[in-house]
Amino acid sequence: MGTALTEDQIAHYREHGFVSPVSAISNDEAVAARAKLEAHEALRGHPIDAVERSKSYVLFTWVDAIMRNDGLLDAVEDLIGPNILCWNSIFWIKEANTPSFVGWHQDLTYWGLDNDELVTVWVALSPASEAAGCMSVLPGSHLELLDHVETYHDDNLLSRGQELTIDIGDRNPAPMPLETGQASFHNVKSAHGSGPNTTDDRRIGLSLHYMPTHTKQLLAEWDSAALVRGVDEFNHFEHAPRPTADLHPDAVAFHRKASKTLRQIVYEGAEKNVEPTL
Ligand SMILES: O=C(O)CCC(=O)C(=O)O
Repeated sequence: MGTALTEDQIAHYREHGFVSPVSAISNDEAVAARAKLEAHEALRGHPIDAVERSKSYVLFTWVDAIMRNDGLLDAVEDLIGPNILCWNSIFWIKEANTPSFVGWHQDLTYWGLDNDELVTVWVALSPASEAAGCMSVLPGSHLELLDHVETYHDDNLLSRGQELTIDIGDRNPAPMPLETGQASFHNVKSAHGSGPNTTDDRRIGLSLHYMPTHTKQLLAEWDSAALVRGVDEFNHFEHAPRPTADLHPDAVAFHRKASKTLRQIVYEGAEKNVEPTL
């Protein structure tokens, strides 16, 4: 028995590579976070852009607060132990009635991490029903690494339009519909993807990528992560400072540096120097 997850939930995660749905934050907290996001978008005059969508826990106090939610961290601790870094956070937004989708992929292939312990917690900030294009996973796929192609398809929300080459239909994909405030947990090797949003509301998720402090980044000499629980005896990642106010100039400067590394890793591997657009 963990402190937040039941024995069955932990066993399900270990055997199938995911557990869902899990109560994460309250409906009110999720609705308030969506309102903050949308106020920021109104300020910018457009949906949150690609650079601000990632590592936004550096920029916004309210993202930092969700990332450090005690109940959420208790559940993460049940899966990966007490010393926890959050490497990245990503807003996954599918506008109402749009063809955007997420190709089937395994994150470990692209993230440069030296182990497969990272757990992704995907928190729904709006209803993520099947009609809204919720995520699905391939149960058991966290036990193998599969081949990908990079399609750069216009509607694929992934940086390189990644897609697995296997026939997904043969693998019994499991949809993970979520109500606002609920979360799904999946392992960094679990194959996952999602279809278009056919509803009249935006589908908004915030993914948080937690890993044990002993993890190393193999694709960049410098990388950052937030220490969210326990102690870090390894210091493989520079600890991101906590935001003291939304978009504080110091936070924006750190985010610029952190984003640059992230973009080198996820867009191109470590070979090119891509300037973030922030
Ligand atoms: O939001 C989605 O549909 C996919 C998200 C995803 O790929 C992830 O959280 O790793």
